[in-house]
Amino acid sequence: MHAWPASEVPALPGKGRDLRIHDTATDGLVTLDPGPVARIYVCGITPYDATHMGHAATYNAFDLVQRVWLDTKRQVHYVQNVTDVDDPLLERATRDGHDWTELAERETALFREDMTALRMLPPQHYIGAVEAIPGIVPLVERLRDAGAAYELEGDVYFSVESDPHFGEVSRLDAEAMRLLSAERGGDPERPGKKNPLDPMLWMAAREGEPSWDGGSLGRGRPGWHIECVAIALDHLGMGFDVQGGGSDLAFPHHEMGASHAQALTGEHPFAKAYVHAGMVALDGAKMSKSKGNLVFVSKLRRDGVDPAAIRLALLSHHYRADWEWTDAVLREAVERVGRWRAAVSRPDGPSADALVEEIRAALADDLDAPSALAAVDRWAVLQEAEGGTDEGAPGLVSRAVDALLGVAL
Ligand code: 5CA
Ligand code: ZN
Repeated sequence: MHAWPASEVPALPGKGRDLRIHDTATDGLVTLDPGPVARIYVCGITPYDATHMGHAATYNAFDLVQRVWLDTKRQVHYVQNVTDVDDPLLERATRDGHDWTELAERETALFREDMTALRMLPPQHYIGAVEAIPGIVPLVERLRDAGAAYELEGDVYFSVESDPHFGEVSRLDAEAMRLLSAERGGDPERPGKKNPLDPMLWMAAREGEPSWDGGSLGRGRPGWHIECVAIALDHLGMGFDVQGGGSDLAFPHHEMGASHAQALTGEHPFAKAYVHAGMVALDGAKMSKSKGNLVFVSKLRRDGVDPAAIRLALLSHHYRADWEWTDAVLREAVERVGRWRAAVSRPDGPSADALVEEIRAALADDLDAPSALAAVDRWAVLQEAEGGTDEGAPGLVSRAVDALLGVAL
């Protein structure tokens, strides 16, 4: 699949700091040391009801990871998937009487437009689940042949007991895992499974549903977790730097994915850090497709809201916090972008060298975007109150805000 066009990232004087970020697996901050090419996999959308503010907030967090790394003069190898075949997508297409491929294509196109408008840097590899199927089948066969997977009425399940590290990503107890598994696409109640938590790797063809040639597995379609594993291993390999997504992906998705990959390769870990963004709510409940309490990026854009303001609204919350989308959040962001634009539109101003370092320090410290915004606010207040004589300063602020925060002033 093609991704979306990259907005330019202005070069800044000096060099950024190494990123320290919260890792779910250790529940602590880790300083990443990615070498000259940093590797990151971010779980992509299931393409229906895209792009809501929850999606946008999560992709904003990982865009910041990329920008911090780019500022350390590294290259970034970024991979993202599109879950373009899965139960919820098929259910939605059936409910609305749409062709599922058309629904997926339309929503993926909308997502690309929203990402472009928000200046989110694109992945180098943007891969659909359907196009990954030829690579998924041999992985499932290998797991089965190694005794890490078993067949149940034609379906193939992964045995969680085959990975000694199972449970280390989310660190949840068995009961919590069971509840979340039932809530998030698993089938712990299905009779005949070796362990209720075992997730499906390959689902035998069902009447009226799309299916593909699965070689020795028979016709069917892939399970959710193995899709991301196949794409990540193909394009990044084991031990990549960051596996990213919203906190609702820690279990079962990232836990199972790590175990699939570890059982396949005998290596550990799948990713060096598992990074999770908080959940955005609306009207007191997590913004979710199933509840339908959604605010869409595209709707705001159609209503004439400046994408820079949408982005600032996202940045005004720490990525790990759960927060609520309200009109006030957007209103404050619109005001802020106005103040910042006025401040950088003057020919000179107070020196901004220290400000650039403050933004760098804030982002390198577990992506503390609110502190970065506060630092820019202080410079803008000084500019308004006293001005300054540094001719390069407003341009430098503009470039830093664009390069590090993805906001075009
Ligand atoms: N296709 C899978 C990942 S392989 C998936 O979870 N798709 S999704 O469309 O449901 O979500 C895409 C990303 O947005 C995921 O990282 C998910 O954790 C995140 N996300 C979904 N809802 C919210 C929300 N309300 N707040 C923050 N992030 C969210
Ligand atoms: Zn995923």
